[in-house]
Amino acid sequence: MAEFQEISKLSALHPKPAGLVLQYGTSGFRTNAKQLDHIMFRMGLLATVRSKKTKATIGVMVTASHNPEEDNGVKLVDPMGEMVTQDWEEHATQLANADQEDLLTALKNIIEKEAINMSQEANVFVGKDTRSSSASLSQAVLDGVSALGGHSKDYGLVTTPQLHYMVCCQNTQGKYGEATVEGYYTKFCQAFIQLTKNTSNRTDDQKHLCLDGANGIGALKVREMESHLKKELQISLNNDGSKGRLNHQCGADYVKVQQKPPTGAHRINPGERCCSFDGDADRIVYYYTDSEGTFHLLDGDKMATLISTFLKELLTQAGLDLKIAVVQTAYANGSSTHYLENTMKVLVRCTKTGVKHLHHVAQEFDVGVYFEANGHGTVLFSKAAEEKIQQLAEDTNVNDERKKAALLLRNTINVINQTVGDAISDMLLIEAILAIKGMTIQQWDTIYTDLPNRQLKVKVADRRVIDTTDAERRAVTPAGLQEAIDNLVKKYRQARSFVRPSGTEDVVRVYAEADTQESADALAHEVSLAVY
Ligand code: 16G
Ligand code: ZN
Repeated sequence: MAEFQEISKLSALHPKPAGLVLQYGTSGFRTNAKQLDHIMFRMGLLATVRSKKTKATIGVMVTASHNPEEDNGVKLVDPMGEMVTQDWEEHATQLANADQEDLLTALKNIIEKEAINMSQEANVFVGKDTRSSSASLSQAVLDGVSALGGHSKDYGLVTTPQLHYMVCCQNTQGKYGEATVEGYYTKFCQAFIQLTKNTSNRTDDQKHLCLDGANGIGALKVREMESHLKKELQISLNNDGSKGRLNHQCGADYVKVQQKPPTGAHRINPGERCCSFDGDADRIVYYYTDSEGTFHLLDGDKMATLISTFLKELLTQAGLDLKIAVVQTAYANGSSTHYLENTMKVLVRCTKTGVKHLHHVAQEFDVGVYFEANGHGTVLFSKAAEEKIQQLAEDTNVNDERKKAALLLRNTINVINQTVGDAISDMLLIEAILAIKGMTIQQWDTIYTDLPNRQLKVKVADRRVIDTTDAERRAVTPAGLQEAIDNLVKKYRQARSFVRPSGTEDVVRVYAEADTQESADALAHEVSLAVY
Protein backbone atom coordinates (compact mmCIF):
# COMPACT_ATOMS: atom_id res chain seq x y z
CA MET A 1 0.00 0.00 0.00
CA ALA A 2 1.16 3.47 -0.90
CA GLU A 3 0.78 4.78 2.62
CA PHE A 4 3.28 2.27 3.98
CA GLN A 5 6.05 3.59 1.76
CA GLU A 6 5.18 7.04 2.95
CA ILE A 7 5.47 5.91 6.57
CA SER A 8 8.94 4.50 6.02
CA LYS A 9 10.07 7.80 4.58
CA LEU A 10 8.43 9.97 7.21
CA SER A 11 9.35 7.87 10.20
CA ALA A 12 12.99 8.35 9.30
CA LEU A 13 12.43 12.00 10.22
CA HIS A 14 11.41 10.87 13.71
CA PRO A 15 14.10 8.29 14.44
CA LYS A 16 14.10 6.14 17.54
CA PRO A 17 17.23 6.42 19.68
CA ALA A 18 18.91 3.00 19.59
CA GLY A 19 18.29 0.83 22.63
CA LEU A 20 15.61 3.06 24.16
CA VAL A 21 12.76 1.05 25.66
CA LEU A 22 9.68 2.79 27.04
CA GLN A 23 6.40 1.47 28.32
CA TYR A 24 2.87 2.78 28.02
CA GLY A 25 2.34 3.19 31.77
CA THR A 26 -0.48 4.33 34.05
CA SER A 27 -0.84 7.56 32.16
CA GLY A 28 0.75 6.83 28.82
CA PHE A 29 4.39 7.37 27.89
CA ARG A 30 6.23 9.80 30.11
CA THR A 31 9.92 10.70 30.28
CA ASN A 32 12.40 13.43 29.39
CA ALA A 33 11.02 15.34 26.40
CA LYS A 34 14.20 14.75 24.39
CA GLN A 35 13.42 11.05 24.14
CA LEU A 36 9.91 11.36 22.86
CA ASP A 37 9.88 12.55 19.25
CA HIS A 38 9.66 9.05 17.72
CA ILE A 39 7.05 8.05 20.32
CA MET A 40 4.83 10.97 19.27
CA PHE A 41 5.05 10.13 15.57
CA ARG A 42 4.23 6.52 16.32
CA MET A 43 1.30 7.44 18.58
CA GLY A 44 -0.02 9.49 15.67
CA LEU A 45 0.09 6.30 13.60
CA LEU A 46 -1.51 4.23 16.33
CA ALA A 47 -4.30 6.74 17.00
CA THR A 48 -5.11 6.67 13.28
CA VAL A 49 -5.33 2.89 13.31
CA ARG A 50 -7.41 2.97 16.50
CA SER A 51 -9.76 5.46 14.83
CA LYS A 52 -10.19 3.12 11.87
CA LYS A 53 -10.87 0.25 14.23
CA THR A 54 -13.47 2.09 16.33
CA LYS A 55 -14.85 4.08 13.38
CA ALA A 56 -14.71 7.06 15.72
CA THR A 57 -12.55 10.05 16.60
CA ILE A 58 -9.58 9.29 18.87
CA GLY A 59 -7.70 11.81 21.03
CA VAL A 60 -3.98 12.25 21.60
CA MET A 61 -2.86 14.49 24.47
CA VAL A 62 0.73 15.69 24.76
CA THR A 63 1.47 16.36 28.43
CA ALA A 64 3.47 15.16 31.42
CA SER A 65 0.94 16.48 33.92
CA HIS A 66 2.58 17.29 37.28
CA ASN A 67 6.08 16.17 36.20
CA PRO A 68 8.85 18.76 35.84
CA GLU A 69 8.95 21.08 32.83
CA GLU A 70 11.71 19.11 31.06
CA ASP A 71 9.58 15.96 30.88
CA ASN A 72 6.77 15.31 28.49
CA GLY A 73 4.39 12.51 27.67
CA VAL A 74 1.49 11.32 25.59
CA LYS A 75 -1.74 9.46 26.14
CA LEU A 76 -4.50 8.22 23.90
CA VAL A 77 -8.18 8.96 24.44
CA ASP A 78 -10.84 6.45 23.38
CA PRO A 79 -14.16 7.33 21.68
CA MET A 80 -16.25 8.10 24.75
CA GLY A 81 -13.47 10.24 26.19
CA GLU A 82 -12.11 7.47 28.39
CA MET A 83 -8.54 6.09 28.58
CA VAL A 84 -7.54 3.76 25.78
CA THR A 85 -8.19 0.04 26.49
CA GLN A 86 -5.54 -2.23 27.98
CA ASP A 87 -4.87 -4.30 24.83
CA TRP A 88 -4.14 -1.12 22.89
CA GLU A 89 -1.74 0.00 25.61
CA GLU A 90 0.19 -3.13 24.69
CA HIS A 91 0.06 -2.25 21.00
CA ALA A 92 1.39 1.19 21.94
CA THR A 93 4.33 -0.32 23.79
CA GLN A 94 5.09 -2.69 20.87
CA LEU A 95 5.00 0.11 18.33
CA ALA A 96 7.03 2.48 20.49
CA ASN A 97 9.86 0.01 20.99
CA ALA A 98 10.17 -1.42 17.46
CA ASP A 99 13.57 -0.66 15.98
CA GLN A 100 13.48 1.78 13.10
CA GLU A 101 13.71 -0.94 10.43
CA ASP A 102 11.01 -3.04 12.13
CA LEU A 103 8.46 -0.27 12.51
CA LEU A 104 6.39 -1.23 9.47
CA THR A 105 6.25 -4.86 10.52
CA ALA A 106 5.14 -3.86 14.02
CA LEU A 107 2.44 -1.62 12.56
CA LYS A 108 1.26 -4.30 10.13
CA ASN A 109 1.08 -6.81 12.98
CA ILE A 110 -1.33 -4.57 14.86
CA ILE A 111 -3.39 -3.94 11.72
CA GLU A 112 -3.62 -7.66 11.10
CA LYS A 113 -4.32 -8.65 14.68
CA GLU A 114 -7.10 -6.10 14.97
CA ALA A 115 -8.41 -6.84 11.45
CA ILE A 116 -8.36 -3.16 10.55
CA ASN A 117 -10.05 -2.03 7.37
CA MET A 118 -7.44 0.40 6.11
CA SER A 119 -9.84 2.09 3.73
CA GLN A 120 -11.92 3.27 6.70
CA GLU A 121 -11.64 7.00 7.35
CA ALA A 122 -9.71 8.13 10.45
CA ASN A 123 -10.04 11.21 12.66
CA VAL A 124 -7.70 12.24 15.44
CA PHE A 125 -7.97 15.18 17.86
CA VAL A 126 -4.67 16.46 19.24
CA GLY A 127 -4.05 18.70 22.26
CA LYS A 128 -1.00 19.88 24.17
CA ASP A 129 0.01 21.49 27.45
CA THR A 130 2.22 24.58 27.92
CA ARG A 131 5.62 22.83 28.07
CA SER A 132 8.14 24.32 25.67
CA SER A 133 8.65 20.87 24.14
CA SER A 134 4.94 20.34 23.51
CA ALA A 135 4.74 22.29 20.24
CA SER A 136 7.22 20.16 18.29
CA LEU A 137 6.07 16.95 19.95
CA SER A 138 2.44 17.53 19.05
CA GLN A 139 3.58 18.31 15.50
CA ALA A 140 5.20 14.87 15.44
CA VAL A 141 1.81 13.35 16.41
CA LEU A 142 0.14 15.26 13.57
CA ASP A 143 2.85 14.01 11.17
CA GLY A 144 2.10 10.45 12.26
CA VAL A 145 -1.62 10.89 11.59
CA SER A 146 -1.10 12.34 8.14
CA ALA A 147 1.49 9.69 7.26
CA LEU A 148 -1.34 7.13 7.45
CA GLY A 149 -3.77 9.40 5.62
CA GLY A 150 -5.81 10.24 8.72
CA HIS A 151 -7.57 13.55 9.31
CA SER A 152 -6.52 15.50 12.33
CA LYS A 153 -7.76 18.48 14.26
CA ASP A 154 -5.20 20.34 16.31
CA TYR A 155 -6.81 21.90 19.38
CA GLY A 156 -3.49 23.44 20.38
CA LEU A 157 -3.26 24.42 24.04
CA VAL A 158 -5.97 22.66 26.03
CA THR A 159 -6.20 20.92 29.39
CA THR A 160 -6.20 17.13 29.33
CA PRO A 161 -9.87 16.95 30.40
CA GLN A 162 -10.82 19.46 27.69
CA LEU A 163 -9.40 17.13 25.06
CA HIS A 164 -11.29 14.17 26.57
CA TYR A 165 -14.44 16.28 26.45
CA MET A 166 -13.89 17.20 22.76
CA VAL A 167 -13.52 13.55 21.79
CA CYS A 168 -16.68 12.57 23.64
CA CYS A 169 -18.69 15.46 22.14
CA GLN A 170 -17.52 14.57 18.65
CA ASN A 171 -18.44 10.91 18.96
CA THR A 172 -21.85 11.55 20.49
CA GLN A 173 -22.86 13.99 17.75
CA GLY A 174 -22.95 16.94 20.10
CA LYS A 175 -25.21 15.31 22.72
CA TYR A 176 -22.55 15.81 25.34
CA GLY A 177 -21.87 19.39 24.26
CA GLU A 178 -20.19 21.24 21.43
CA ALA A 179 -16.66 20.05 20.58
CA THR A 180 -15.02 23.45 20.99
CA VAL A 181 -13.31 25.21 23.88
CA GLU A 182 -16.15 27.73 23.79
CA GLY A 183 -18.67 24.88 23.98
CA TYR A 184 -16.85 23.54 27.02
CA TYR A 185 -17.02 26.86 28.88
CA THR A 186 -20.64 27.36 27.93
CA LYS A 187 -21.72 23.93 29.13
CA PHE A 188 -19.95 23.91 32.47
CA CYS A 189 -20.36 27.59 33.37
CA GLN A 190 -24.05 27.63 32.52
CA ALA A 191 -24.62 24.62 34.77
CA PHE A 192 -22.64 26.34 37.53
CA ILE A 193 -24.71 29.52 37.24
CA GLN A 194 -27.94 27.51 37.30
CA LEU A 195 -26.81 25.66 40.41
CA THR A 196 -25.85 28.77 42.32
CA LYS A 197 -28.67 31.00 41.14
CA ASN A 198 -30.98 30.54 44.13
CA THR A 199 -28.32 30.81 46.78
CA SER A 200 -29.15 34.44 47.34
CA ASN A 201 -27.46 34.74 50.72
CA ARG A 202 -24.08 33.88 49.25
CA THR A 203 -21.59 36.43 50.55
CA ASP A 204 -18.74 37.97 48.59
CA ASP A 205 -16.38 35.78 50.61
CA GLN A 206 -18.16 32.71 49.34
CA LYS A 207 -17.86 33.94 45.76
CA HIS A 208 -14.15 34.44 46.08
CA LEU A 209 -11.62 31.67 45.44
CA CYS A 210 -7.84 31.73 45.39
CA LEU A 211 -6.39 29.46 42.70
CA ASP A 212 -2.84 28.22 42.10
CA GLY A 213 -2.59 27.41 38.38
CA ALA A 214 0.74 25.51 38.73
CA ASN A 215 2.10 27.85 36.02
CA GLY A 216 0.38 25.60 33.51
CA ILE A 217 -2.44 25.21 31.04
CA GLY A 218 -5.16 25.30 33.74
CA ALA A 219 -4.24 28.90 34.52
CA LEU A 220 -4.58 29.94 30.86
CA LYS A 221 -7.90 28.22 30.53
CA VAL A 222 -9.37 29.66 33.72
CA ARG A 223 -8.49 33.13 32.40
CA GLU A 224 -10.30 32.31 29.16
CA MET A 225 -13.32 31.00 31.05
CA GLU A 226 -13.71 33.83 33.56
CA SER A 227 -16.17 35.96 31.59
CA HIS A 228 -18.55 32.98 31.31
CA LEU A 229 -18.83 32.89 35.10
CA LYS A 230 -20.52 36.30 35.18
CA LYS A 231 -18.82 37.18 38.47
CA GLU A 232 -20.66 34.36 40.23
CA LEU A 233 -17.20 33.03 40.98
CA GLN A 234 -14.33 35.46 41.36
CA ILE A 235 -10.95 33.84 41.05
CA SER A 236 -7.63 35.29 42.26
CA LEU A 237 -5.20 33.52 40.01
CA ASN A 238 -1.67 32.81 41.26
CA ASN A 239 1.07 30.93 39.44
CA ASP A 240 -0.51 31.86 36.14
CA GLY A 241 2.61 31.08 34.12
CA SER A 242 3.79 34.66 33.75
CA LYS A 243 6.74 34.25 36.13
CA GLY A 244 7.31 30.86 37.73
CA ARG A 245 8.19 27.48 36.28
CA LEU A 246 5.60 24.82 35.56
CA ASN A 247 4.83 22.69 38.66
CA HIS A 248 7.85 24.12 40.45
CA GLN A 249 7.02 24.33 44.15
CA CYS A 250 3.39 24.72 43.24
CA GLY A 251 0.46 22.80 41.86
CA ALA A 252 -1.77 20.07 43.26
CA ASP A 253 0.90 17.38 43.51
CA TYR A 254 3.32 19.61 45.41
CA VAL A 255 0.63 20.78 47.82
CA LYS A 256 -0.67 17.26 48.44
CA VAL A 257 2.69 15.54 48.90
CA GLN A 258 4.40 18.37 50.83
CA GLN A 259 1.23 19.19 52.77
CA LYS A 260 1.94 22.91 52.53
CA PRO A 261 0.75 25.88 50.45
CA PRO A 262 2.38 26.56 47.08
CA THR A 263 5.02 29.21 46.74
CA GLY A 264 4.25 32.07 44.39
CA ALA A 265 0.79 32.60 45.84
CA HIS A 266 -0.28 35.81 47.52
CA ARG A 267 -0.34 35.81 51.33
CA ILE A 268 -3.25 33.58 52.21
CA ASN A 269 -5.60 35.09 54.78
CA PRO A 270 -6.78 32.87 57.62
CA GLY A 271 -9.77 30.84 56.45
CA GLU A 272 -9.42 31.91 52.79
CA ARG A 273 -10.58 29.15 50.44
CA CYS A 274 -7.76 28.10 48.08
CA CYS A 275 -7.17 25.39 45.53
CA SER A 276 -4.36 24.14 43.30
CA PHE A 277 -4.51 22.53 39.84
CA ASP A 278 -1.80 20.26 38.50
CA GLY A 279 0.15 20.90 35.28
CA ASP A 280 -2.53 19.61 32.88
CA ALA A 281 -5.53 20.49 35.07
CA ASP A 282 -6.90 17.01 35.67
CA ARG A 283 -6.31 17.19 39.43
CA ILE A 284 -7.35 19.66 42.10
CA VAL A 285 -6.88 19.93 45.86
CA TYR A 286 -8.32 22.52 48.26
CA TYR A 287 -6.72 24.02 51.38
CA TYR A 288 -6.73 26.88 53.87
CA THR A 289 -4.71 28.03 56.84
CA ASP A 290 -6.45 28.67 60.15
CA SER A 291 -6.01 31.62 62.51
CA GLU A 292 -3.03 29.87 64.14
CA GLY A 293 -1.36 29.54 60.77
CA THR A 294 -1.88 25.76 60.60
CA PHE A 295 -2.29 24.41 57.07
CA HIS A 296 -5.33 22.24 56.30
CA LEU A 297 -5.49 20.15 53.14
CA LEU A 298 -8.79 19.01 51.63
CA ASP A 299 -7.80 16.31 49.18
CA GLY A 300 -9.62 13.94 46.84
CA ASP A 301 -11.11 12.04 49.77
CA LYS A 302 -12.65 15.19 51.22
CA MET A 303 -14.03 16.06 47.79
CA ALA A 304 -15.49 12.57 47.31
CA THR A 305 -17.16 12.84 50.71
CA LEU A 306 -18.66 16.27 50.09
CA ILE A 307 -19.88 15.33 46.63
CA SER A 308 -21.32 11.94 47.58
CA THR A 309 -23.07 13.38 50.64
CA PHE A 310 -24.60 16.12 48.49
CA LEU A 311 -25.73 13.64 45.82
CA LYS A 312 -27.11 11.16 48.34
CA GLU A 313 -29.20 13.87 50.00
CA LEU A 314 -30.57 15.02 46.66
CA LEU A 315 -31.41 11.48 45.57
CA THR A 316 -33.29 10.95 48.83
CA GLN A 317 -35.16 14.25 48.45
CA ALA A 318 -36.00 13.37 44.86
CA GLY A 319 -37.28 9.98 45.99
CA LEU A 320 -35.07 8.27 43.43
CA ASP A 321 -33.89 4.80 44.26
CA LEU A 322 -30.48 4.88 42.59
CA LYS A 323 -27.41 3.03 43.76
CA ILE A 324 -24.56 5.33 44.71
CA ALA A 325 -21.00 4.25 45.52
CA VAL A 326 -17.64 5.88 46.19
CA VAL A 327 -14.54 4.39 44.57
CA GLN A 328 -11.19 5.00 46.25
CA THR A 329 -7.64 3.63 46.17
CA ALA A 330 -5.35 2.36 48.92
CA TYR A 331 -4.22 5.96 49.47
CA ALA A 332 -7.65 7.01 50.71
CA ASN A 333 -7.38 8.23 54.27
CA GLY A 334 -8.78 5.63 56.67
CA SER A 335 -11.00 8.28 58.25
CA SER A 336 -12.70 9.02 54.96
CA THR A 337 -13.52 5.37 54.33
CA HIS A 338 -14.77 4.98 57.88
CA TYR A 339 -16.96 8.08 57.62
CA LEU A 340 -18.43 7.06 54.26
CA GLU A 341 -19.21 3.52 55.31
CA ASN A 342 -20.34 4.05 58.87
CA THR A 343 -21.85 7.53 59.01
CA MET A 344 -22.98 8.13 55.44
CA LYS A 345 -23.80 4.45 54.86
CA VAL A 346 -22.44 4.72 51.34
CA LEU A 347 -20.96 1.74 49.57
CA VAL A 348 -17.17 2.11 49.21
CA ARG A 349 -15.02 0.19 46.76
CA CYS A 350 -11.22 0.16 46.56
CA THR A 351 -9.24 -0.29 43.31
CA LYS A 352 -5.67 -0.13 42.11
CA THR A 353 -4.11 3.31 41.57
CA GLY A 354 -4.71 4.90 38.16
CA VAL A 355 -7.76 6.64 36.82
CA LYS A 356 -8.74 3.90 34.41
CA HIS A 357 -9.21 1.42 37.28
CA LEU A 358 -11.41 3.77 39.31
CA HIS A 359 -13.39 4.83 36.26
CA HIS A 360 -14.12 1.24 35.37
CA VAL A 361 -15.48 0.33 38.81
CA ALA A 362 -17.51 3.57 39.05
CA GLN A 363 -19.31 2.54 35.85
CA GLU A 364 -20.91 -0.38 37.72
CA PHE A 365 -23.21 1.92 39.70
CA ASP A 366 -26.08 4.30 38.93
CA VAL A 367 -23.99 7.05 40.48
CA GLY A 368 -20.29 6.30 40.86
CA VAL A 369 -18.19 8.94 42.63
CA TYR A 370 -14.49 8.25 42.21
CA PHE A 371 -11.51 10.14 43.55
CA GLU A 372 -7.87 9.42 44.14
CA ALA A 373 -6.56 11.09 47.29
CA ASN A 374 -4.23 13.10 45.02
CA GLY A 375 -7.24 15.00 43.70
CA HIS A 376 -8.07 13.23 40.47
CA GLY A 377 -11.72 12.29 40.24
CA THR A 378 -15.20 12.77 38.88
CA VAL A 379 -18.71 11.35 39.04
CA LEU A 380 -20.28 8.95 36.56
CA PHE A 381 -24.04 8.66 36.05
CA SER A 382 -25.46 5.62 34.29
CA LYS A 383 -27.68 6.25 31.32
CA ALA A 384 -30.66 4.94 33.28
CA ALA A 385 -29.88 7.29 36.18
CA GLU A 386 -29.66 10.28 33.85
CA GLU A 387 -32.96 9.35 32.24
CA LYS A 388 -34.77 8.99 35.59
CA ILE A 389 -33.44 12.35 36.77
CA GLN A 390 -34.43 13.99 33.49
CA GLN A 391 -37.95 12.51 33.62
CA LEU A 392 -38.48 13.71 37.16
CA ALA A 393 -37.19 17.18 36.34
CA GLU A 394 -39.77 17.40 33.54
CA ASP A 395 -42.64 15.77 35.44
CA THR A 396 -45.39 18.27 36.21
CA ASN A 397 -47.08 16.07 38.80
CA VAL A 398 -44.44 15.92 41.50
CA ASN A 399 -44.25 17.96 44.67
CA ASP A 400 -41.95 20.95 44.96
CA GLU A 401 -39.30 19.28 47.07
CA ARG A 402 -38.82 16.37 44.67
CA LYS A 403 -38.87 18.67 41.67
CA LYS A 404 -36.30 21.00 43.19
CA ALA A 405 -33.99 18.08 43.96
CA ALA A 406 -34.39 16.72 40.44
CA LEU A 407 -33.52 20.09 38.91
CA LEU A 408 -30.45 20.38 41.11
CA LEU A 409 -29.41 16.86 40.12
CA ARG A 410 -29.83 17.69 36.46
CA ASN A 411 -27.64 20.77 36.73
CA THR A 412 -25.14 18.82 38.78
CA ILE A 413 -24.83 16.28 35.97
CA ASN A 414 -24.17 19.15 33.57
CA VAL A 415 -21.42 20.72 35.66
CA ILE A 416 -19.49 17.44 35.76
CA ASN A 417 -17.03 16.27 33.12
CA GLN A 418 -17.85 12.57 33.15
CA THR A 419 -15.09 11.61 30.74
CA VAL A 420 -12.24 12.04 33.23
CA GLY A 421 -11.23 13.91 36.39
CA ASP A 422 -11.23 17.61 35.53
CA ALA A 423 -9.85 20.32 37.83
CA ILE A 424 -12.03 23.05 36.28
CA SER A 425 -15.25 21.06 36.41
CA ASP A 426 -14.48 19.69 39.89
CA MET A 427 -13.79 23.23 41.08
CA LEU A 428 -17.16 24.44 39.76
CA LEU A 429 -18.92 21.46 41.34
CA ILE A 430 -17.31 21.95 44.76
CA GLU A 431 -17.93 25.72 44.65
CA ALA A 432 -21.58 25.10 43.78
CA ILE A 433 -22.06 22.58 46.58
CA LEU A 434 -20.48 24.89 49.16
CA ALA A 435 -22.71 27.72 47.92
CA ILE A 436 -25.88 25.61 48.04
CA LYS A 437 -25.07 24.26 51.49
CA GLY A 438 -23.91 27.68 52.71
CA MET A 439 -20.79 25.94 53.95
CA THR A 440 -17.35 27.39 54.64
CA ILE A 441 -14.18 25.47 53.89
CA GLN A 442 -13.64 24.98 57.64
CA GLN A 443 -17.09 23.43 58.02
CA TRP A 444 -16.39 21.15 55.07
CA ASP A 445 -13.05 20.20 56.63
CA THR A 446 -14.65 19.16 59.92
CA ILE A 447 -16.98 16.59 58.34
CA TYR A 448 -14.30 14.12 59.43
CA THR A 449 -10.69 14.45 60.62
CA ASP A 450 -7.94 12.92 58.52
CA LEU A 451 -5.61 10.45 60.15
CA PRO A 452 -2.06 11.84 60.03
CA ASN A 453 -0.20 10.21 57.16
CA ARG A 454 3.10 10.16 55.33
CA GLN A 455 4.19 9.19 51.83
CA LEU A 456 7.78 8.32 51.01
CA LYS A 457 9.52 7.02 47.95
CA VAL A 458 12.33 4.49 48.02
CA LYS A 459 14.85 3.82 45.26
CA VAL A 460 15.50 0.10 44.84
CA ALA A 461 17.47 -1.94 42.32
CA ASP A 462 14.34 -3.35 40.69
CA ARG A 463 10.94 -2.18 41.81
CA ARG A 464 9.23 -4.98 39.91
CA VAL A 465 10.21 -7.48 42.61
CA ILE A 466 7.28 -6.03 44.55
CA ASP A 467 4.00 -7.53 43.51
CA THR A 468 0.78 -6.55 45.24
CA THR A 469 -2.77 -7.82 45.68
CA ASP A 470 -6.04 -6.63 47.27
CA ALA A 471 -6.05 -3.31 45.37
CA GLU A 472 -2.35 -2.78 46.18
CA ARG A 473 -2.97 -2.99 49.92
CA ARG A 474 -0.89 -6.13 50.44
CA ALA A 475 2.49 -7.22 49.05
CA VAL A 476 2.68 -10.77 47.73
CA THR A 477 6.40 -10.64 46.88
CA PRO A 478 9.18 -10.47 47.94
CA ALA A 479 8.60 -13.16 50.53
CA GLY A 480 8.44 -11.83 54.08
CA LEU A 481 7.80 -8.20 53.19
CA GLN A 482 4.11 -8.21 54.07
CA GLU A 483 4.79 -9.97 57.41
CA ALA A 484 7.38 -7.33 58.20
CA ILE A 485 4.90 -4.54 57.40
CA ASP A 486 2.19 -6.23 59.48
CA ASN A 487 4.55 -6.41 62.46
CA LEU A 488 5.50 -2.74 62.17
CA VAL A 489 1.87 -1.66 61.82
CA LYS A 490 1.00 -3.52 65.06
CA LYS A 491 3.28 -1.19 67.02
CA TYR A 492 1.07 1.84 66.33
CA ARG A 493 -2.50 2.84 66.94
CA GLN A 494 -5.04 3.22 64.11
CA ALA A 495 -2.16 2.36 61.83
CA ARG A 496 -2.10 1.15 58.25
CA SER A 497 0.72 0.96 55.73
CA PHE A 498 1.37 -0.42 52.27
CA VAL A 499 4.04 -0.37 49.57
CA ARG A 500 3.60 -0.43 45.80
CA PRO A 501 5.86 -0.03 42.79
CA SER A 502 5.20 3.31 41.08
CA GLY A 503 3.67 3.16 37.62
CA THR A 504 5.25 6.46 36.58
CA GLU A 505 8.68 6.64 38.25
CA ASP A 506 11.44 4.18 38.99
CA VAL A 507 10.67 4.06 42.72
CA VAL A 508 8.69 2.15 45.31
CA ARG A 509 6.06 4.20 47.12
CA VAL A 510 5.42 3.83 50.83
CA TYR A 511 2.24 5.03 52.54
CA ALA A 512 1.59 5.04 56.28
CA GLU A 513 -1.08 6.48 58.50
CA ALA A 514 -1.50 6.40 62.28
CA ASP A 515 -3.04 8.29 65.19
CA THR A 516 -0.29 10.95 65.35
CA GLN A 517 1.99 12.54 62.77
CA GLU A 518 5.05 11.26 64.66
CA SER A 519 3.74 7.71 64.48
CA ALA A 520 2.83 8.01 60.80
CA ASP A 521 6.31 9.38 60.02
CA ALA A 522 8.03 6.68 62.07
CA LEU A 523 5.97 3.91 60.52
CA ALA A 524 6.61 5.16 56.97
CA HIS A 525 10.31 5.31 57.73
CA GLU A 526 10.44 1.81 59.22
CA VAL A 527 8.46 0.33 56.34
CA SER A 528 10.75 1.99 53.81
CA LEU A 529 13.70 0.30 55.52
CA ALA A 530 11.91 -3.04 55.22
CA VAL A 531 11.61 -2.52 51.45
CA TYR A 532 15.36 -2.60 50.85
C1 16G B 1 -0.83 8.76 37.05
C2 16G B 1 -2.31 8.52 37.12
C3 16G B 1 -2.82 8.86 38.48
C4 16G B 1 -2.08 8.06 39.52
C5 16G B 1 -0.60 8.24 39.38
C6 16G B 1 0.12 7.27 40.25
C7 16G B 1 -3.91 8.84 35.34
C8 16G B 1 -4.50 9.83 34.39
N1 16G B 1 -2.99 9.35 36.14
O1 16G B 1 -0.53 10.11 37.23
O2 16G B 1 -4.17 8.54 38.51
O3 16G B 1 -2.45 8.44 40.81
O4 16G B 1 -0.23 7.98 38.05
O5 16G B 1 1.47 7.37 40.03
O6 16G B 1 -4.25 7.67 35.37
P1 16G B 1 2.48 6.34 40.63
O7 16G B 1 2.12 4.98 40.07
O8 16G B 1 3.80 6.83 40.21
O9 16G B 1 2.30 6.38 42.12
ZN1 ZN C 1 -2.48 15.65 35.60
